[in-house]
Amino acid sequence: MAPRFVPLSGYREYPAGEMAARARDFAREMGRRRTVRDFDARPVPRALIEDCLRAAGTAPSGANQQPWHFIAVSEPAVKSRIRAAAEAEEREFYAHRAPPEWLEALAPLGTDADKPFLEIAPWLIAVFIRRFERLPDGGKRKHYYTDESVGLATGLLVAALHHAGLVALTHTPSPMKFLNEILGRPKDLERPFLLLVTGYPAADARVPDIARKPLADYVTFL
Ligand code: IYR
Repeated sequence: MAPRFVPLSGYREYPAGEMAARARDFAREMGRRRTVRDFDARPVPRALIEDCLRAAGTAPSGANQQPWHFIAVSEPAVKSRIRAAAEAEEREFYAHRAPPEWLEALAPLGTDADKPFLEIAPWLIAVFIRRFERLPDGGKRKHYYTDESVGLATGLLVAALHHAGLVALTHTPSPMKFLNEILGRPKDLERPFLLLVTGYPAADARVPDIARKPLADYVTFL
């Protein structure tokens, strides 16, 4: 297909001082984000989740194939099924599958196989990587850089939820194939990426006393 171009119309340049302030403010704003496991049951309107998903859908993607699918679940019966399946996997993980080094790495987070937040939080957003597109003739067309693309979209979603005033947990029960079954997603085209739990924090929510690395520890300028 021949490329078509349009003028870059959405770009805005800011005066240098404003630019510096915006960059600093955004870093501070994102710095307040914490992964939260203690949720309140208070409902969150679907329209809010939709707008956060709109932000997620602006992510760059390989060949602009936008290889993501988000299933936003608020239905209690579906949440219960997800909880039961996730806890079954997690019990195996904590009791048998996780090697000691992994459990050691997790220890500061205080996690275990109980996942009550999967029923308490008002929304579970299951993120799927759409590795192939179904063609009209029944065949499949490959998507490119799907992990990178869906990682970027999920990052934007995490930022959007935080920006909107919600908290989230990036939850990765392992393995996650049960999500295809419960949510009716085609196994030959899509693979679960992660489960994003979101809503308001519980009034008495607590978070692990852990810190982020300073810039110098994770950035090199040449
Ligand atoms: N999936 C498990 C274990 C777990 C693994 C990592 I890496 C974490 O950062 C947190 C938890 C669970 O959700 O408990």
